[in-house]
Amino acid sequence: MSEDGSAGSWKEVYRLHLSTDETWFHPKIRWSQIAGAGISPSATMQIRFTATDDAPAGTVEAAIDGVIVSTFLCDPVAAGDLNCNGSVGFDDINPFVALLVMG
Ligand SMILES: [Ca+2]
Repeated sequence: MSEDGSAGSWKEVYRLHLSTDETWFHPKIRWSQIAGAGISPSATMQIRFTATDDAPAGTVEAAIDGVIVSTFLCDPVAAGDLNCNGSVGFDDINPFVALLVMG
């Protein structure tokens, strides 16, 4: 993922290791993983998918059938705790701004 898609801004957030003849997967990436990679939400965020093969390289087939971006409520809900870490603090500002920008 990248905050703006610029060169050098891409950070790996999630890696899925598959062997052969795998079926469809439905990985879920949580905000804590994105924040843990050092990415702050922005209106220009971008997602990139990379399919590679270990050596010796063979044929790589990959497909993305859909991407869903959703919000969720913290459990328990704490007013202002927008990064769902259980407290209200400085790190809640970026998610708040992102919500404002995204409407
Ligand atoms: Ca918080």
